[in-house]
Amino acid sequence: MKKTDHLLRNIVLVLILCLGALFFISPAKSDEADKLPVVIQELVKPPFVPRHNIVAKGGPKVIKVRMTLTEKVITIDEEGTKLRVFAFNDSIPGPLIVAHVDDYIELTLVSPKKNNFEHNIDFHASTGALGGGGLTHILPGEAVILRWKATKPGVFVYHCAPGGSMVPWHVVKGMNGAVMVLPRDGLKDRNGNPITYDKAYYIGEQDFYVPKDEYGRYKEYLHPGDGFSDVLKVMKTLTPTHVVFNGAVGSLEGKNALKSKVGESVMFIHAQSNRDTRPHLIGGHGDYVWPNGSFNDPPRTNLETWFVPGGAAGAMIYKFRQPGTYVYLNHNLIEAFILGAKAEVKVTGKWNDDLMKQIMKPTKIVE
Ligand SMILES: [Cu+2]
Repeated sequence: MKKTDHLLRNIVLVLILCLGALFFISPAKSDEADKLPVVIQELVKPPFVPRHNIVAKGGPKVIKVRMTLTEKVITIDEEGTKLRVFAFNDSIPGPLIVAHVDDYIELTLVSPKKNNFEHNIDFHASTGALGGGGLTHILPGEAVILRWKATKPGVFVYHCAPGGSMVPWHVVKGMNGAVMVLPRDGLKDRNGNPITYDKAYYIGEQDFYVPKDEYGRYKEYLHPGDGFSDVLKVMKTLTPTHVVFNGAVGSLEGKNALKSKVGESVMFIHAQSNRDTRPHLIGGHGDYVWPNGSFNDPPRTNLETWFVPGGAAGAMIYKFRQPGTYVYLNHNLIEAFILGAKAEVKVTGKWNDDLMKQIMKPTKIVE
């Protein structure tokens, strides 16, 4: 071998060794988000929302949340109809997650061994991989962690989307919820003035499709996969047997009614992952409404009824001016009063005669 060849070979060898050493000793690639402060968000059962600030304090954060996937049988109406549902964190809808623009949401999704089906999660608020759906498929006995950046301010749904006809089946079994991403400097009206609220309620509207037997009674199925073809037939009619708030008929009425007082501003977040709806507050109005949920757009004002398309969430803020019981509902009144899509809001405080007064009590007339 020539002397120059030998030298060249040694140089190449040394170069390879140096590059190899660099590869092994260089630290693991870190992301911007790895350097941010971490907060753990305690998720709460709907219609309640996690504690949060309307205006962000400090810079962006990584918000860690954990959700367990549940498959179980629940009662969905006053007649005792039983339905096997799938749920995020054991509630229908799944819990609301709250963040500000530029925060990161880091979700740990857990499917206990006793589950029977594959699940995942598609966040409409996120960007890429089918909303995270492509990166979160898990089988019973598995967990996955997904982190995504909140770039768009607004209220957005999330739902399970395992593929094919499993997508609508899982969604109409209850696998959906919502995320609220607030602008860092809070909400603004069309003139740029801040809008605040004293409390927020989160209503998930759910359509169920329960098959009936030959006598017209709702059917119950013993095993987890049973009834899929029957349910598919009802689903194809596009006519739900139940349209409910928070998982069951009457779940936000009576002792579970929403509460407020005169002078309080309340935000109502309304999510529907599958079907169009038209929220309305009987006895009040939508002072500020973001019908499609985008906080980038100025809110519409003083609406009587607004529209939330299927696959979206909307937000409304109303300041209560009178005490009494209000009804917050889907103003397709058949869906509200016969299928179940209504809630009560019990408001305490002093009556304002100037806004309304009964001038004469119901009195017999002489004909
Ligand atoms: Cu699922």
